[in-house]
Amino acid sequence: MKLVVSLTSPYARKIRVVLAEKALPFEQEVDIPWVPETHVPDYNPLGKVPALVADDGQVWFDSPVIAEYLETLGGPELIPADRLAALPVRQSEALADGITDAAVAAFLESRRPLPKQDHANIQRQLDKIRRGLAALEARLEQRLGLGSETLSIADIAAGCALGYLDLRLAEFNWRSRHTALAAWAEQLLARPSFVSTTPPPN
Ligand SMILES: N[C@@H](CCC(=O)N[C@@H](CS)C(=O)NCC(=O)O)C(=O)O
Repeated sequence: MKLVVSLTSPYARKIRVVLAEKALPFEQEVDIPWVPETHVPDYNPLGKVPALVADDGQVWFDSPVIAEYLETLGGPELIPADRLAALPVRQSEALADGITDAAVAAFLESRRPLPKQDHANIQRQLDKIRRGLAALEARLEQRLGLGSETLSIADIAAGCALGYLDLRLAEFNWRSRHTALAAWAEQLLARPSFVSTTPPPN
């Protein structure tokens, strides 16, 4: 099994954490999707990481789909097998992934030359993050798909979203406004699966 990643991608980190938690062996191929010589489109027509090449040659992309596939390979259950029970977990995962989407969009906009930056768009994305974090914290307090004794895909997606905010939008200082989320994340991000996938500071 081969996973195509960039080391700073929060979505790729999500799958690397899943593989570590399930102790599934895999080969990691680092390929930056932004450079002209990238081979990522050979795996995913959308040109995005992560992409997973399974042992049977089938290629899977989009982190929720890859996570669903990995669930079929065993290890600790991260997504409830029962469809109805899985829904709150999937909803919290989608919320966390959506926070990541907004953080990526805000970061990319902020990297454009200053005169070309769309400040209204940055604010729009930051508003999504603000509302998303408030909803995530509420769901954590209600144990709605995340924060229970056993790790779920939503916990992992949330950890990757929060880790990405630390990496790219540190000045946003989410911890100061979400102390319950911050206390929970401290333990989550200390898990070996998260420590071993900490993005390089670039
Ligand atoms: N929904 C996708 C998002 C993947 C994604 O956007 N990956 C980024 C890296 S953080 C990427 O490869 N971007 C390259 C591009 O948009 O061209 C998932 O969950 O896997």
